[in-house]
Amino acid sequence: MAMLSFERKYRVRGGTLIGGDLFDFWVGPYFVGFFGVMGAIFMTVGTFLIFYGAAVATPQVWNPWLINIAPPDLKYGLGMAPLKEGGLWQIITICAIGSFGCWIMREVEIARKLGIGYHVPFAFSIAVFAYVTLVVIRPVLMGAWGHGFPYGIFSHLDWVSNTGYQYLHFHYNPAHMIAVTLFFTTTFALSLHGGLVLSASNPGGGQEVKTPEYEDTYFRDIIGYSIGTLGIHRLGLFLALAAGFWSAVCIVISGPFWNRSWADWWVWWLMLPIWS
Ligand code: UQ2
Repeated sequence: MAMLSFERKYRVRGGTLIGGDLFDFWVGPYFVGFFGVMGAIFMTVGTFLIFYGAAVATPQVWNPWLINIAPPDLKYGLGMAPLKEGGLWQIITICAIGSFGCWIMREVEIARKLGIGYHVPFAFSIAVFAYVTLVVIRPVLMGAWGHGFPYGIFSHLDWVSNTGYQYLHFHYNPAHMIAVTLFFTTTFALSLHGGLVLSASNPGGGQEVKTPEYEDTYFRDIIGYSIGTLGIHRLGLFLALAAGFWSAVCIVISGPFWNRSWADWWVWWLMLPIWS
């Protein structure tokens, strides 16, 4: 079905969760909906507050690399802080979570309209979960919003570096090891998949595009196994979501569960009775 006639067939009312028909329309190619309206409001307010924070900083910061909206000092604990002392960070965090949440729900409404599964909003939820772990779950477990990361290009990199060194050697964090392994495996699986699909669809000068049987056969010939055309996408989704999930785990256990060197965590291995 050509795209134009497909859109006429499926751009129909219904599937919304809130607002009924009120926001059930498109602006150009974009579906709006209640969550589109709310999300746009959260995004506009949050973005404005970042620029406002840059404008009221002393000195003002307009270099995009250096803009920094810092969380409150640890002394404010889990309370509200004055605007210029982390209060902006707190409101911007609310706007960010609000707009990410609306984006998830807008994806849900679009999936409902089309009658497809909720895999895309589920996947995006894992990314949002990783962010919420950094700026809400871990700070709450540690008793201060000041444990959240600052909003700025370089400042958040400094935070990651400093937080890593607080645990002496973050690469010894077992959950970090699992997350890194999953990130690399994700790129490996996607490069295999991208390479395989392009090889079958570009057989070279004047030849016919090859079918999925050729793709299966290619991998059966090399490693005796093909995961299949649907399977590779299940594997890719699993690997990517597991990478994001274990990233959240590796940071949430740093502080609330373990506050020394991550290298020292492995002492349990040296203490195993099998060595004596
Ligand atoms: C495959 C298949 C595809 C693919 C790929 C494979 C026809 C178009 C890439 C091969 C993938 C395998 C064997 C899994 C590798 C395992 C890990 C953990 C990376 O068989 O079916 O469909 O794109």
